[in-house]
Amino acid sequence: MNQTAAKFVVIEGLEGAGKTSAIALVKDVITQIAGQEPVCTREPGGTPLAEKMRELVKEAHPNDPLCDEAECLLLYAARAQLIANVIRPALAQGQWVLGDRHNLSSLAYQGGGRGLMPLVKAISDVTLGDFRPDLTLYLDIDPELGLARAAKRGALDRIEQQAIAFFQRARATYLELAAADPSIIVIDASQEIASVHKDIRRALEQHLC
Ligand code: Z5A
Repeated sequence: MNQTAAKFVVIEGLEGAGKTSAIALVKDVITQIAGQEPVCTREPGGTPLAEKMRELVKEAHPNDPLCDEAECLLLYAARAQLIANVIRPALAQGQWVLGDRHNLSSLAYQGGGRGLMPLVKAISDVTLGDFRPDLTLYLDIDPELGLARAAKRGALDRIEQQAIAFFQRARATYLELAAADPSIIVIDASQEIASVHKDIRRALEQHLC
């Protein structure tokens, strides 16, 4: 195997940004760099218990609506499970990890979208401490375009049904946090897929090789 130290790389973005095909590309590039496939995770989820929490977060509960604070706590409970039982052990064994979303999603959706930033930062500090990805690629898209793409895939889930202003606040938070953190790279995801992938490949070569 290549001697490059194992890294945690994350793909972020609003609905319909194109994370699915981006992840396939990033997985190929990491496999070339590391000499072995990365461990792939998704959030919320990625362990048996965390997948149960994912269902609780994504489903509608008409008779007992999930309140915003409980949503936050479930997302961090799922993340804590994933870090403890999958991400940290993989990195410790020298395996790269490729994440479909991570903490930046909570800062953007719950912190920005729901207006709960102080709570999110407090829970994040307590549950994650200094743990963070080595590199995050944020696929940036206007929410109207992203949701139109996502709607073509089928019915929208509980979070996808939020008003457009929710996603606009989430996008603004993503961009604000990216501007302040050199480990978050913004990719223009409104372009045609070939151009998006070219930009992703360039960013990976600049930051991982
Ligand atoms: N959430 C949260 O609130 N807080 C948190 O902390 C975390 C998550 C971790 C997870 O849902 C939900 O939880 C998510 C955020 C919230 N909800 N919302 N809203 P998920 O895991 O089921 O889904 P997702 O992560 O949002 O999306 P996805 O389905 O995995 O991927 P995507 O990026 O949204 O879309 P895609 O499937 O890659 O692409 C969508 C379509 O667009 C598809 O048909 C593509 O072929 C097409 N596409 C992609 N790129 C292009 C370009 N460049 N041109 C044209 N068409 C394209």
